[in-house]
Amino acid sequence: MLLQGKKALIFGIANEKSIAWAIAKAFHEQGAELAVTYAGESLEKRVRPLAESVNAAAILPCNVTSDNEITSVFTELAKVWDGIDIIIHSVAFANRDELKGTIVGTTREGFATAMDVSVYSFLGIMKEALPMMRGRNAAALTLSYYGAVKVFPNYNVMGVAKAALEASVRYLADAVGVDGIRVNGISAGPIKTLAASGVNGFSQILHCVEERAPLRRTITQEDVARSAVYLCSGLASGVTGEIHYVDGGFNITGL
Ligand code: 0WE
Repeated sequence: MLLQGKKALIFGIANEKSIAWAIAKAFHEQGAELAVTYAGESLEKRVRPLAESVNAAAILPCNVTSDNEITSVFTELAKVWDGIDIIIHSVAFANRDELKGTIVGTTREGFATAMDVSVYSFLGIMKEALPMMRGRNAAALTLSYYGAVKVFPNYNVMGVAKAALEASVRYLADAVGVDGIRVNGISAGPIKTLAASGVNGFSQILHCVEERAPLRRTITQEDVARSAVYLCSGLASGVTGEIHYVDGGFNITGL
């Protein structure tokens, strides 16, 4: 098993379709011990049964826009774990109105929300996690999208946020490499999760990928999870600061 005895803290499970949930299951299969957070009371009833089914050592509330809630996660976790080997950050949010029209319609508040939830949260989590991650060859992983690099209709401020998130991966990797911690991102192809629900034209995006991606199919949560196992395991011991595409090859295509 690739993650035997490793302690993994996972942010971003909303329901059984979440990429973070596929990662939790794959990590559990590989022998990892898990702790998970949920983003608010309304999600607890969905997340708790999932977390219990993989024997999670802790199920903690964490609204990532609150410094206090981020801090609490680690003070609570320190009561049951002596350290953390893996952090998964699979969290993003923009107000629905920001994901229609063009970037020209972005509001100051909508920009701040998207950047706070989708970018700062990774920095804030890593800052608090650091004392428990040092000196154990730990790894952190976040989730991105090709909209960070190329323009996709309606993705708008999320594209700007993902670009900042990918830069944050590089700056974090440089900052914590001295502590033996690796930081990477997976840029996942489009998947129908809660975060994609109600996105205008999402089916067309999926069809486009099926036609044009080298693998001629969309990717699954399990495709992402298997790559996450690799990146967070000793198999990737020399890999940090990378954005690894799990998109069926879509990003290499031209016309
Ligand atoms: O990063 C994402 C999801 C981002 C997202 C989606 C929503 C929809 C519901 C962030 N916040 C919200 N807020 C909501 O209220 N993806 C890669 C999936 C996604 O989202 C899109 C996409 C794709 C692909 C939005 C517009 C265009 C394409």
